[in-house]
Amino acid sequence: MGRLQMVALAALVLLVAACGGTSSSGSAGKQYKIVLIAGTTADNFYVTMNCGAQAEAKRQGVTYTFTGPNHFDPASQIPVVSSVTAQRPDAVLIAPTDVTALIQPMQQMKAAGIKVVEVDTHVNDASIAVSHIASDNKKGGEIAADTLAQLIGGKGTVMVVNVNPGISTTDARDQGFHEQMASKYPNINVLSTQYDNDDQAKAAQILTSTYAAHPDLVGIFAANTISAEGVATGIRNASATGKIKTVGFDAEPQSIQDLNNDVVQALIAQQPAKIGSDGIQQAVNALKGKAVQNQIGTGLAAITKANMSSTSQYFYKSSC
Ligand code: T6T
Repeated sequence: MGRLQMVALAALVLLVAACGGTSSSGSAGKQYKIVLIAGTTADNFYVTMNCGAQAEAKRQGVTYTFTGPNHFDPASQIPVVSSVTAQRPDAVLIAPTDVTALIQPMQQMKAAGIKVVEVDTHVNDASIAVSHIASDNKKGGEIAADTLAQLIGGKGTVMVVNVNPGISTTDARDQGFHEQMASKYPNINVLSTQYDNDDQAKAAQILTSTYAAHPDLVGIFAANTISAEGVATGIRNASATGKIKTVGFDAEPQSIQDLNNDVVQALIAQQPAKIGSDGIQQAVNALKGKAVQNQIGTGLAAITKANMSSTSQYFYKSSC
């Protein structure tokens, strides 16, 4: 190899070193650190979101971490937010578990210079996050109402089994469902929503006690994956398979099985992987001073036993 080529090669090596390889880095080769704080790590919706975020983080060459509480509630999530803030990552994707309780911890995160992106849920202060990425949850509730009304022939008693009041996503689904029922289905009697605190056993117990009190109960809208699995267990326990029709939100493996076994009749799937990857993209854009999309709405898909073979791309994962 000639002298000139040697000099050129040396220069190239230096250039790559100066840019820190092909990674997405800030000034002077700083490797961006981004953390995803899930609503709970014990839920395949967030596991699937993590898969999408992880893949995008790899593509962007950023250092990425997935964390969160093991139960979907603010008391469990706030300590995680505080410890992540103390580690001073460059950006955080977060699914706040309550619209008010997470405002102050997230304000502290922003005040620490961390770029905040809301994924899935949000708090009642839109000024904290640079971007908000979620499904159209109110629309999802309306679709659930139309689907359930069709399944029960437009008449009978139904109820929503939900997580807790104060969660932006499931509150919007509940609102969409009730408004759609009230405006379009006068022959359907909608009982007051009951809350299971994101606990399957509680959801199963709600189903059996409501069915005992209302033998004319013919339909349930389960507003998230944990509620749907608990309601399915309750329906089996009450030997009410087929008698009570259920529309569940989300599409994780257990719910897909329940659909296949006719315990559940329809699922409304979100796109958690896309929410995760869009979240990374917007965080990197914000860090690089590029244009950031403030609101991103991701799609929904209605899955039934009849279309399962053509909708598997919407099935959630239990690992990446
Ligand atoms: O339905 C999702 C998510 O969108 C919601 O905010 C909380 O519950 C899930 O994680 C499913 O358990």
